[in-house]
Amino acid sequence: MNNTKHSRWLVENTDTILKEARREVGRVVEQPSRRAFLKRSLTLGGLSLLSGCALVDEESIETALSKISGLNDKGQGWLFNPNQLAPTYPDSMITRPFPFNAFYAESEIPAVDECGYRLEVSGLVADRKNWSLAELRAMPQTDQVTRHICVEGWSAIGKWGGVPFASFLRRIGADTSARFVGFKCSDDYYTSIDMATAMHPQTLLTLTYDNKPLPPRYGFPMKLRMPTKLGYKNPKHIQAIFVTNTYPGGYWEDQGYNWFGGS
Ligand SMILES: Nc1nc2c(c(=O)[nH]1)N[C@H]1C(S)=C(S)[C@@H](COP(=O)(O)O)O[C@H]1N2
Ligand SMILES: [Mo]
Repeated sequence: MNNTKHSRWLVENTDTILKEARREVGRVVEQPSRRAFLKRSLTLGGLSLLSGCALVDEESIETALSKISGLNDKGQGWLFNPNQLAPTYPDSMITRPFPFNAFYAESEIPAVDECGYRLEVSGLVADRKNWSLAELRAMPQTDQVTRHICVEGWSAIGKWGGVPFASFLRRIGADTSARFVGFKCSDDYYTSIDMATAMHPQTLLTLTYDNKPLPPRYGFPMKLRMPTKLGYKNPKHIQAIFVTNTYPGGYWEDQGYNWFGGS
């Protein structure tokens, strides 16, 4: 991404980046024991993008924040609210067409058989049964219009619908005191998230895009959608979900992308 493109992207995404930064910094300030961990996420979480420099200590975080609060009237108010939800948008703001992205070209999207499909569930859960799509569609559904941010320098607003992931985890009797939830995908992509994000009210196990079954390019049959996380943390074509205390890594994370990848 060149500088002009990057600057334009920053301007367009300032609101989202600010909100992400607020949540992250709220946590840093409130939970000193997590500082070392969060410093890593801050460098990718938006604050450093906005300030243009690596944030390595509390002083540079403060400096970056004072610059940001100058940009935003809400000022200090947004600094100390780590439970803030990611912004949602009206349907009229949906980006059309919504971009496709994967570690391969659009012509190589995996074909998943709708009838034969079974979601595998394993690890620290009481009920390790597999799930058909019909069973997943029978669970209570919700939808949301949120902004997807890709580290490659684009963002887009889309509408995803499905099962709140917290409900699904409760339904399978997941040990919600475990540290990680891991995902294996039919295109051999994989990623993992922290339990707090898994239980976040806006984290959805999505089966639809724009009120229709999730099309292959957006991850048929299922994508985990987290508006609090960057694009690469949102796995498409999910084949297996597991709950674990052993760090599972991820496709991009194992190549150096930040594991936390969001707020
Ligand atoms: N299975 C799978 N999930 C994936 C990826 C992938 O290559 N394979 N790419 C990730 C990245 S980097 C982005 S930006 C989004 C793109 O989602 P979209 O095609 O719906 O825009 O999917 C994420 N999830
Ligand atoms: Mo991405």
